[in-house]
Amino acid sequence: MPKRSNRVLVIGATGQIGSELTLALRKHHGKDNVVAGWYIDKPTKALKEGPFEHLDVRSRSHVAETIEKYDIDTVYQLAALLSATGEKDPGGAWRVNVEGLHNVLEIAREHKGIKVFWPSSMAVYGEGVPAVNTPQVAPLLPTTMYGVTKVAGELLCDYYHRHYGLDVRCLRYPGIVSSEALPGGGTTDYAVEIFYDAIKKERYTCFLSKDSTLPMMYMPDCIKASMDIMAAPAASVKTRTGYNLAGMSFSPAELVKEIQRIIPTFECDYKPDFRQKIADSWPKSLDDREARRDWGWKPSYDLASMTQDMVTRLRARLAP
Ligand code: AKB
Repeated sequence: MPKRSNRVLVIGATGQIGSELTLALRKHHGKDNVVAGWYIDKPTKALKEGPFEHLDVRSRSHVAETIEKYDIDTVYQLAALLSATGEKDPGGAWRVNVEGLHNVLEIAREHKGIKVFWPSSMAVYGEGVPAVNTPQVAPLLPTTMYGVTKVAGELLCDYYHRHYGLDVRCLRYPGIVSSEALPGGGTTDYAVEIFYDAIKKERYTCFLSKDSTLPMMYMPDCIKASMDIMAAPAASVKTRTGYNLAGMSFSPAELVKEIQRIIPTFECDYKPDFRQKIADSWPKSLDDREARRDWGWKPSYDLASMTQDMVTRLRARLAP
């Protein structure tokens, strides 16, 4: 087996999670050791401070060439079409989310020793599960195409681990709130948009109803979880489908109330659209005891501390 260096490829490096995770990985591994693979959104100045490549995860040969060119030993495959976009373009969601992952797994199998991270989602759940504290092991019957791709992807990860011994690790992310890159095409995106509108206009129209409680997490916790699971000893990673990951759960009305503590003049109204049905099919909270037990997962942010940090950061950035 060829000896590999400690070099990381992030596919989807300019997305909501990728843009922050790539910088955190560079801080940890050194900026020349983390390659930012981008496809639609161009890399920022910060991402261009290390190696970057235009990369389509649907092209197995191009991903393989990039892995060989940089002698990569760890791949974070983050390129994805999210839930709302997936309902508009189910074929595209399958090609990127499942075939893209399959390309990476096949390359990792051929180049023995490559470790893979893949983000699943709470969207794996659908009908027939308790909505509150949804257990790790439960029927996975999603009603969205995005959920279908996440279940298929989890099963692929588990298969490649069982049959080829591939070290693939996977988390079921809740909705992610972040202050840097905007999310795009998700059902939980309201929880980011709301902060921009609260600061810029003191008004927001939410596309979910006021009581749609969903599991959520602040980006620093998401980055920490995504790096911690990859650093954990292989023997402690017992789940090779996807670990439930919980941070906090809140409804739009609860988030509005928290923002109003800092911006009292902020107002929100509610015009639920097609994304309401997607939100209604998802859990309200997740049981993440297995992640806590197996590799020490523990979130740091709650709704109040996240809201305070988001407002402080965005005010500083968006100030005229
Ligand atoms: C989405 O809303 O589609 C994503 C997710 C929950 O995976 N943020």
